[in-house]
Amino acid sequence: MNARPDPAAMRDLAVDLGIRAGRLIREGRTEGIRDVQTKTSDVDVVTAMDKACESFLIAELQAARPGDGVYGEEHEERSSETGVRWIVDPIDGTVNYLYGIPDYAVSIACEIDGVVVAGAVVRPESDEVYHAYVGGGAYRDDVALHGSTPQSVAVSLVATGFGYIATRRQQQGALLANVIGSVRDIRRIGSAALDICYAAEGRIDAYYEWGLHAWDFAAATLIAAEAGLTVRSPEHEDGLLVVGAPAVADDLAQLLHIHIDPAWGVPA
Ligand code: LIP
Repeated sequence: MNARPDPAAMRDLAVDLGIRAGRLIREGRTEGIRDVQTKTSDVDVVTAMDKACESFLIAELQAARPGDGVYGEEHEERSSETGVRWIVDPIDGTVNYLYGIPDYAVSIACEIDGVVVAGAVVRPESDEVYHAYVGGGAYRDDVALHGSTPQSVAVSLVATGFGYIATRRQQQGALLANVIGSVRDIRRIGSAALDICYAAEGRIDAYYEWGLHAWDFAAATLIAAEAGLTVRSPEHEDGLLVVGAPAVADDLAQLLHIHIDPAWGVPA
């Protein structure tokens, strides 16, 4: 029976691979965006670099941790023989990456027996490394993160995002129209992993989105929780995720649920 891995060591591995993957995607962008394909719609893009970076992460994880599972955005899931599963997004913010907008990230989370215990989110354009392991606190590089302290939802800067299917974007726009008058302002940064890490460091006060996958948020939500934020994870991958300062997260979630039309089929 293998000994239970040390979460701090798993964080270190995630950081090391995230930095190396970040360098790969930043330095290889010109070639990496030559071949662009689509997935669920004409605007749901996947670049050659998305796939190449995930292949790199899979190979490095299998070399470092034989038998671990890997669940990534661009390849079939690899089942775990060790109870450890890595949840990876090789480029979160793929559209930003394709357009040359610097807000994209590599996200790597380590899950043991179904619980995320460590993670790293790397922003290659600034070499900023967000990281955490359970009980160890949250950091951007060596700076401890503690989030913001807004007085209420009404004065909170809130980030969100939109999906790749037009009907869902229209529903998400309708929801936004109903809440935008109840918050300070909205930011649409284009990477869930960075949205959540920005909340962890207080650059925004809260974030919500529905329709994400675990690879978008698994590492960042651990970082946010370790920074002391409230994380209301969806019970289903397609559900509503809300992350924010403890003073406003529940009020924001309540405001959102009031305005979510049941016909939209948003799971709890
Ligand atoms: C993206 C998310 C973003 C969301 C986009 C997309 P991708 O992930 O990070 O928050 O609004 O629709 O899902 O596709 O760049 O990995």
